Amino acid sequence: MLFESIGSGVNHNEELCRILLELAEYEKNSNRNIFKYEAYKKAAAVIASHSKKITSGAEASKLKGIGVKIAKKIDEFNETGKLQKLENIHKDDRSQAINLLASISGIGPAKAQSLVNDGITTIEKLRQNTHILNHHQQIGLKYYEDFQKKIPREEIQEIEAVIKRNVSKMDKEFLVTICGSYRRGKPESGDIDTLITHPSFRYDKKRKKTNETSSMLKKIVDALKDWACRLSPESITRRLDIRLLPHDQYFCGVLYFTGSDMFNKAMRAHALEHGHTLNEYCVRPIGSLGTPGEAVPINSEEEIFDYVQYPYRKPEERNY
Ligand code: 8DG
Ligand code: CA
Ligand code: CA
Repeated sequence: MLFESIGSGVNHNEELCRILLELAEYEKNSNRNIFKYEAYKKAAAVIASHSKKITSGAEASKLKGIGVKIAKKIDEFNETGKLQKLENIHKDDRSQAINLLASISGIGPAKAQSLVNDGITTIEKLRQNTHILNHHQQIGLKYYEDFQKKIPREEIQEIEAVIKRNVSKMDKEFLVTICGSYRRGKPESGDIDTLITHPSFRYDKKRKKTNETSSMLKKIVDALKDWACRLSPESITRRLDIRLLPHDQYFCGVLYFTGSDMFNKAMRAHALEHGHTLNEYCVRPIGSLGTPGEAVPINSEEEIFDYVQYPYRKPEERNY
């Protein structure tokens, strides 16, 4: 009963979520208003995990994180089938150019805005000015068209095998997990979210790392540092999102980078209600004064669910 509102992993309010997420992107990219961005994202997460279709703003405002303004938008959308604010954004060239540039891997809202201020509003114009981009942004631009293409699951499986083979050649104890939508069982993904750890690489008070592991980790980063990979010279270049995590933070990282984003938000909110803070690094109990204590030791994803009293969900059941 208690968990009913967490839902079954099915989103009954997909369209509403989509418009709230679009408004969130607009606030982040065009206005750089992180506060409003977070508010829209939170509202979308709450609505996505609601157990039934929402038919009015009044109904939505009973949910945590839905205020008067968002409730009004829900009513407008339900009554007219559209949102005037979004229609205006779609017609606004500046917002569209900022969104386009911010969709290049490595380019954030601030950079996108400064480019548009300099009159660079298209991919073609940016390609004539690559000197103003850093290494990551140059890679993102170079493979812009390739990175737009979804990656079939079978191809990620092959890339996963190649990465694992190469990493275990250095040391059998390395642990590699491909997270993101792939781990949630999706038939295709936007990128390849790769997490790597080693039992002797630990985050503790002294941030200890043996020299040997450290140099191996450096080798892996160097080998993969272009954030791009392809199976053969003819293949499409794929985006590799790769992170090295200390072993004691690995499972919180795996949970976080498996997502979905909205599932994470719902789980974190639940954790807070049950006396724990949860983030991509650790789980911490909240003490009587309201401050988080020491991180608890975590050795599996299931343990995190246990600590925060959230019923375990397999990755394929985290798709909203
Ligand atoms: P995709 O690549 O197939 O499009 O989907 P994805 O794998 O779910 O998304 P992602 O952008 O690669 O992000 C991987 C996970 O990182 C995501 O599922 C959950 C976590 N994550 C959050 N918040 C955010 C956020 O604000 N941005 C991004 N990029 N990831 C986030 O929990
Ligand atoms: Ca991904
Ligand atoms: Ca990613």
